[in-house]
Amino acid sequence: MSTTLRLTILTIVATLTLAACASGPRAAWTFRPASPTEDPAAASPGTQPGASATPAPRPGGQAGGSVLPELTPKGDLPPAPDAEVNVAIAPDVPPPSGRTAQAIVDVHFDVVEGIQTIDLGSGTQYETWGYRINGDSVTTGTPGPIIRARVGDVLRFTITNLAGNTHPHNVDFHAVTGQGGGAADTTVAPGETAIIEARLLYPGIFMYHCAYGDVPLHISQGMYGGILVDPAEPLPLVEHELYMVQSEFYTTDPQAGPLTTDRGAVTLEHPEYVVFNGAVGSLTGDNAPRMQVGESMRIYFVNAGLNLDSNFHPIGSHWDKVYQEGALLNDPLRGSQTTLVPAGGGTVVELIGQVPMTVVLVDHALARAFDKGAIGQIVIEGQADPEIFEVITEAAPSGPTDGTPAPATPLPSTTPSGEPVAAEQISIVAGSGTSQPTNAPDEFAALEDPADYSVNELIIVVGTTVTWTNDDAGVMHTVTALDGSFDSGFMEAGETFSYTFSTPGEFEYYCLPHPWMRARVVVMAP
Ligand SMILES: [Cu+2]
Repeated sequence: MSTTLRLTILTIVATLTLAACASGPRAAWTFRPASPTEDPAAASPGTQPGASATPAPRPGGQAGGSVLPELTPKGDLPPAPDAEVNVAIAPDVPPPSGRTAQAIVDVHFDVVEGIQTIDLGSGTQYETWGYRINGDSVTTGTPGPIIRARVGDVLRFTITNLAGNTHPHNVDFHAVTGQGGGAADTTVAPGETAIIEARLLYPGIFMYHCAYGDVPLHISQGMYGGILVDPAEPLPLVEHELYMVQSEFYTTDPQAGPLTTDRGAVTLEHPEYVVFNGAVGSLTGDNAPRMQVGESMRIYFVNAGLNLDSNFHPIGSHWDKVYQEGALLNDPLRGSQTTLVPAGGGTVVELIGQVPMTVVLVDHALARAFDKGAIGQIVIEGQADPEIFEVITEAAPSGPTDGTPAPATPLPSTTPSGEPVAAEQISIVAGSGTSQPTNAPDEFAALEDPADYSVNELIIVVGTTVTWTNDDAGVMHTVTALDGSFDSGFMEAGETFSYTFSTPGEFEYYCLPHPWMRARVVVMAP
């Protein structure tokens, strides 16, 4: 895009912002509460909106009736009870309030600019701008905290841009009805604080984000989060609730850290990383949420983008319920496989723990999952249920003619010549599934960072048996030869695979679901 065009757009945005700022003192609140019992069909036909003989036009009063809550006047609203929690840090969600009346929910964010690890496996870092709960000790805030309130509540929102920051920032709440979703009136320079009050008119899960200046830059730098507005009649209780944000990082050099932003890649919509909750690995391995068979998990999911739609899919399960676009006034879709979440949108999905397994959460545009980091896991523990899933025969070499599995061949303990078999062990180390560049210069080096195998280049003589052990808790891997000479199939954590090398040569292998994991075995003649 030309600089001129970008300047023109920025001018338009700035003009809108200034127009909002220039509106002067706020008029008294004149919003007419909608009555859910009022039948729009009963209105006399032909009357003009605003005609003195008829009621004032009702916001949302089109065919189908208003869905807006009847509003308790602001002056009569109590603060939310002290015990009620209205903010939490991902992946946590504040518990449902159980409140049945409207209230004023007070939330205070600080804007932080700091260095955040965006790949927990490799330690890759990035300068993020984000939001934290006021006074918290964290120095980064990507994604920002989730806010939870109830429809009809007034959100009294305070934003402080910490002194020492380098840019003005603000918040555009998709849950807020008002100029820029509040952006115009929450713009704060470093050292400033602003406060707005906004009525939460619609229930759902909504994105919020910074909308200051070069908005694509502020969002891709990490300034986003979610606000959950519970419906008047709350959703049924479930055992687990999870807050997830998908987003993208655009960087120049993925192999050195801290990384720098590639503004050109933002324009080209070409992210280097696509992640959940601000980092590769934030929901895998030790960070994976756990649940029991028979329990349900509800995920409040925001797709912050900046640019990509998300194709949100639970590998090995279904979305039992999808509240499409996170619009909680609607009945959920049942039994979906993959739900589309637009950039700047959200969804509420539920899955049921049916059998013990690890559900893998992905953006099913799978290059983003396998190459760029958009992978999460939910570990389901408990009783197996063969009515739902049962292994009849473990994978084994098939018989030559009738297709029945051949009996497993025990590993020889001696060579045909009677010499003891040489044996080598390789560990698939913890965290090895963490996304990393496919052609890292240290891929086959003695020490690789991040490590995937305990030995990257193993040199052996013909006849040696090599045993791989999957020591990566909660993650399945394969040991797959490039030339097809051996393939372990999927190995759960703790499982091993052995192969005896009978010919000299160089055998490179990789992991099917994590193709950036590469190593090789060099087999020498005896
Ligand atoms: Cu900002």
